[in-house]
Amino acid sequence: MDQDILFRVIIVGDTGVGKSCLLLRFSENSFNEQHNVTIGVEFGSKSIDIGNTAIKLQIWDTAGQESFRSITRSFYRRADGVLLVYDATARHTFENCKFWLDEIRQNSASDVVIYLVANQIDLVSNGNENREVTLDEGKDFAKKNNLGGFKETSARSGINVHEAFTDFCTILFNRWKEHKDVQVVERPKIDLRPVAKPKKKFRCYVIVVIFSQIIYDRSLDLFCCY
Ligand SMILES: Nc1nc2c(ncn2[C@@H]2O[C@H](COP(=O)(O)OP(=O)(O)O)[C@@H](O)[C@H]2O)c(=O)[nH]1
Ligand SMILES: [Mg+2]
Repeated sequence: MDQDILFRVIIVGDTGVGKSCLLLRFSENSFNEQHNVTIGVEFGSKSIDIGNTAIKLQIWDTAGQESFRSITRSFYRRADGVLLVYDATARHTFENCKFWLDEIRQNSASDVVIYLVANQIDLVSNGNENREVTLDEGKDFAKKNNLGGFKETSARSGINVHEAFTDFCTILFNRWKEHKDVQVVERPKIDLRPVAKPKKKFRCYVIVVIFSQIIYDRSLDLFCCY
């Protein structure tokens, strides 16, 4: 393994879309049938190997409700990436993604990576009667808004959950490598010596000549006296 790298990721989206279940599936490979409303922000972590590099994802799971928005906002600033989740069987949660995107863009760093996830896809896999948002609508939204990527997942069955986090993590890692390369690029050396420096040498030379002249004159005076 090359080294450990840490990325901070925040999960946002409407309440009930399955944010906490996605985190549980990814970090502990389990599922919770209950909807235990997240209070403020909850934390989970897991490491992923990308090539030869171990990457630790520190994941902050937020509450979707209005009453917790100010707490959530305080976590955006330090996030490297944001996982924006909607429920593919509930259209209003997809429509609210515009609101969430504004929240993210207003409160996060300008280079934050945003990854879109359509969850609860197990409910549409046996026919499309529960589906309220098509695959293409999700893809288009991600493309139009310049998001890092998009996947349909199911926290219940586990479908695509690991793939979505790995894809997200790979994008974060590639961006980190680009930034790192920018820092190590050798910049052309700038000569910061003052342009006037040669004058100084000349000045020293003049002083030495004058000084020698004075000593010479004095010696002549002394010599003439005798
Ligand atoms: N069928 C199905 N139900 C899910 C899925 N993910 C979450 N749920 C259920 O949706 C409800 C809300 O999940 P939760 O993770 O607490 O939502 P959160 O408010 O976004 O954190 C719970 O009853 C979960 O069991 C999923 O992928 N498929
Ligand atoms: Mg929750």
